[in-house]
Amino acid sequence: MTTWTFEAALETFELPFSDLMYKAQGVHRENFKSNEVQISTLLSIKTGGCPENCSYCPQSAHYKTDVQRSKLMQLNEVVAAAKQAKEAGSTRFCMGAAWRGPRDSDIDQVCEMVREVKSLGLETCVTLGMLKENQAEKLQEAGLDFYNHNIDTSEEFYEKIITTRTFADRIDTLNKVRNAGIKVCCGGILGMGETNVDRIKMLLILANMDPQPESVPINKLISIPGTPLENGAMVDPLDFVRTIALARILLPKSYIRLSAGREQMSDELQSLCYLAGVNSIFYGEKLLTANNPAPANDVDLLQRLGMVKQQMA
Ligand code: SAM
Ligand code: DTB
Ligand code: SF4
Repeated sequence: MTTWTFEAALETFELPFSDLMYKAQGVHRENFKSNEVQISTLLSIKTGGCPENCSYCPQSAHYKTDVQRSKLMQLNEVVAAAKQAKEAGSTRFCMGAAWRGPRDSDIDQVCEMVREVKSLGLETCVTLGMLKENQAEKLQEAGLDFYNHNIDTSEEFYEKIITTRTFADRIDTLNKVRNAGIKVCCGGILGMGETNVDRIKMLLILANMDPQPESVPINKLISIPGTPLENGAMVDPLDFVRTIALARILLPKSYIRLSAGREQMSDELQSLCYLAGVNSIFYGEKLLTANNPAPANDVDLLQRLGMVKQQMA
């Protein structure tokens, strides 16, 4: 594994745009089929009322937003949603819960969901907040493929966004997930007022994990009324694309997922992101609580680009 320095990453980020895209495409083509996109579908299995204060999040109990709180969903409802996702062509089903961390009784219920969803022939991913060692082990035993837990931004900028937990807490859970033998899905958000230096530092932390995360979601902030980031911050679209390209170069074998915020992006910006190395998206009307592009629009864009959905291995 190459250990990347900040200087080398910055130099790459600052290449002339065309050279950066050429380099990212080269890395992409060495490691993946160039026109294939992995498709995941999200479901919020427990919504709102979260004790954490992530400044971007509509589900935090600290802010007054339009999100309606709900209890953990019933198993049969989750399975029905997973079947629909599979029929729509998704290969991975990601279940998210707005917890600081699950209770042991929650874990048992989520493990049931993982078993049932997996038995449909879908890959499984959950994101439940901080985990204890034995909880990660139980999820692994249930057959969980991926755990999503984002570092979100650079270590330096983290405390400007969240104060109810630390960056080190995040790394601690990621280590537990990895040690339990679950694949890691870890990325971040752009558009919270961070600089390009913060973006590069975030990617460096991911790149220097050994092994690197198998899946790297890059979210663009969806500014949610009622949250501290309701007015968001501007991200230069070309800097956004540069960040994706750097992710592709630094994380050559990872799936780079263009995650939240696609609904607010033009087809052209999304196309540049694919060109820069994106090879995964969330597909379906909704993310967790926010809207995602209509499936028909995604099908249309992929077709216009000559891209195809990746089939289950
Ligand atoms: N509660 C769990 C946790 O924090 O790990 C999982 C759910 S949380 C919603 C997963 C990720 O979604 C966050 O880490 C963040 O990157 C992203 N996210 C949340 N709200 C967002 C927003 N308004 N815009 C863009 N991304 C967002
Ligand atoms: C990730 O990085 N993005 C997804 C997934 N992991 C769980 C969630 C996006 C959430 C967007 C805001 C919402 O729908 O509430
Ligand atoms: Fe809770 Fe996750 Fe939202 Fe933070 S991002 S407030 S931990 S649901």
